[in-house]
Amino acid sequence: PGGTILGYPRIGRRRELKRALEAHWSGRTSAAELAETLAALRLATARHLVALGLDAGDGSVPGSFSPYDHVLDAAVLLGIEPADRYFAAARGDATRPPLEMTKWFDTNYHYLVPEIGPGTPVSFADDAPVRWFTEAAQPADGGAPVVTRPVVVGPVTFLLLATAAPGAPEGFRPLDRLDDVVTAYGELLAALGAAGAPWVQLDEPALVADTATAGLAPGELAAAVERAYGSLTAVAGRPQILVAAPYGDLRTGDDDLLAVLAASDVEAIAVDLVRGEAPSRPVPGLATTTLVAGLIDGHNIWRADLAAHLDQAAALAATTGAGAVTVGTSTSLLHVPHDVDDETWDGTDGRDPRLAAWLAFADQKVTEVVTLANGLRHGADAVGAQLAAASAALADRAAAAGVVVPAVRDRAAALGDDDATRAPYAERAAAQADRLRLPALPTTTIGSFPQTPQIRAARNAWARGAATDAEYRTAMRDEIAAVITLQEELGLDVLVHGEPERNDMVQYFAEQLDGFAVTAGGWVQSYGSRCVRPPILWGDVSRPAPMTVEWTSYAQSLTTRPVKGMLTGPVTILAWSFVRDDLPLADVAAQVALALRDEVGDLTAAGTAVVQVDEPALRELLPLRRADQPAYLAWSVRAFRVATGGAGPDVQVHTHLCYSDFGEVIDAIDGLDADVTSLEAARSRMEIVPELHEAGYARGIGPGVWDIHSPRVPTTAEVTEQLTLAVRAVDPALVWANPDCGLKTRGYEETTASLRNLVAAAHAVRATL
Ligand code: THG
Ligand code: ZN
Repeated sequence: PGGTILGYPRIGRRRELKRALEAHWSGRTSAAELAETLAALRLATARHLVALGLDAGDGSVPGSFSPYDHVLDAAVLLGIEPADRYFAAARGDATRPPLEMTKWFDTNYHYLVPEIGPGTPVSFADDAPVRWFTEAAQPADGGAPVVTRPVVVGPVTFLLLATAAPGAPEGFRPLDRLDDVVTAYGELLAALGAAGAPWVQLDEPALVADTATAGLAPGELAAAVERAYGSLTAVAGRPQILVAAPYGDLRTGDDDLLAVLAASDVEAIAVDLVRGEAPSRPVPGLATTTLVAGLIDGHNIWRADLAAHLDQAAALAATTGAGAVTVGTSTSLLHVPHDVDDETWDGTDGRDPRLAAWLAFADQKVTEVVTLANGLRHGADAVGAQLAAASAALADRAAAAGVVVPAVRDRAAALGDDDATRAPYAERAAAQADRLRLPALPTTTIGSFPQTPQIRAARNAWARGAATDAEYRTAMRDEIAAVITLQEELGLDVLVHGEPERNDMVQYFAEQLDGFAVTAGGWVQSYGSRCVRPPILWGDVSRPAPMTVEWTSYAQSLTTRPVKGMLTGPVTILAWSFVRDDLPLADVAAQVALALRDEVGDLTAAGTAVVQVDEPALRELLPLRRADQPAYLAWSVRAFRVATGGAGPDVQVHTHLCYSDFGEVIDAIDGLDADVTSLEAARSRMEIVPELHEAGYARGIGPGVWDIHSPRVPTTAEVTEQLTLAVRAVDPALVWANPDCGLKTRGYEETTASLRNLVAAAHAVRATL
């Protein structure tokens, strides 16, 4: 291919995919109508990429669409999930639970985990990639054709991401099914070749993460890659194969997989030169291969230094020994919004107009790739104006007011261990017991209460200017008062204000902190039809004014029971934002931590006795490479401790972590030094409680006793059983009773019923202590 991108956002620039899916799921459109809308979206996307400068005729335009998730698509391709039950696999229905969902490498995208066993039938069962190719190459509307490059998850990655199906024998690994899967992929390649596809892209990101090799013997992964691509390259009549290895470096695991791929007969290899490095010596076998240099960052939204990238690209053929070099993105552009120009930049809506020239969303990145490809082909002079414009924008950004704020830098530089250290836990526990006077097994919630349509309507009206500040404030106060009354009636011990004023737990803070910008339409797919709008952290961070004190104090004024102040922690704020690339993450985290420390100070000065700092993303930012993990854990834990370290001993600091896979961060959870930690535990039958105990954690623990991700109301008996498990595993004096996550996605009916049962169960278990 010519200059190319590894993939493009699928959600649609006006979230057309989301709208189409939700219309179909609610029964407003038929399957045929949905299919028609999605086909139109695919064709429009392919033509749009041509308009941006990708070649229409040679497979440079990726066909990277998916109706819901590309890993599920591969499972359907292989007949592991039936095509006519696609959305049931994704979302569950009356007859089956959904597939499990988990994070896609170190991104904020989530994929569905396929299940495969030794006897699962595997075949080339669905020809969607072939149909989608033909639909663009021979468009039914008679308009301009586009020769796309179908993008499919590669066979090795598919199996490394899959899990053993229930009932599979001990010791079975999905990778054991490699030959069957490769046979099916071979048939796909033959069909694509017959349809006229010049290229296919097989995504093999699992080859860059050493976590993927867990459970494999040294050399086993290399052997699997060699066998898979040996077979696939032998398929008669196949398209040329581009193997893409985004999110890291092919050479950092036990095996040098770049060498393995170079020695195979695949025609092109795409390497991530943002997360990984280019080889500095010729790689044997690469002379017959095209290297797609992933120079444009698919993970982030900053405009690139094109002159530097062009120099690097121009040198690559000589240093690596590649037969040819072309330019690409480091990863799919799935992770960035569509277009900077979709935002307004006239300064009227609070967005700093200077940012427009510093940013590159998906469309701008395509243009960057095209510029670099042209520069490679025709020389730097041919693209001199574009290179100069990029350099000027970078220089403007580097010198702009707010990017470096000396007072913020000085304050972060002056931080010492004292700032990250609270009084000893025994002293804190005594002071808090004295101040809070809580019963054994205190009951609480994680923070948010249901976001009703009325709350959303009030926020939207205010954002549109259809409601005054005073009207909005009254609506939120009324909601807070109702939530406090409800919690008192239910008999909860530590109350929350319910967070009606927050659209999103990160965006709410980004809107109020200096150094952040938020977008109006910068949506990025999180999973399926669900999107987020990550804020942009562009400058030094500080807090011009208190962010939460007024709402929390109002809630506290309505009750004699303690109301928790609710904050989002520094790591989570970074994890769910686009973060500046000109300062180490650890330094950015320290700045955010200081802003939160100021907020904790104001909350406690206003009388708040319990402050919760949520870090649901602590596990998410953990680097893929084990070698990078200790440094991450050190700065992330430190940031939390700086944020909370100013709290006096009689202030009870809580934290909350989501998602069940805590193994690798269990020591870090202890290191946070929170007085109370609430975690997801219901689905794993409280296993986390003894695990934390064994790891040396000996402070308050609130294992979630029911799964709030489902509308099901747990019975009092079920919650009693979970709490009983918890009080048997650790000192009962440490145990709290709470749901396993915030309640904002739930309705009031099931929330009220569930909390009533929670309180009843806590009383029952309390009586046995
Ligand atoms: N906030 C942010 N990032 C996140 C999460 C979050 N990343 C990880 C995780 N949580 C992702 N989970 C979700 C869950 C629900 C939705 C998005 C991501 C969701 N989005 C609404 C939608 O697509 O309709 C839009 C929400 C809005 O209007 O802001 O429901 O919690 N930052
Ligand atoms: Zn949670």
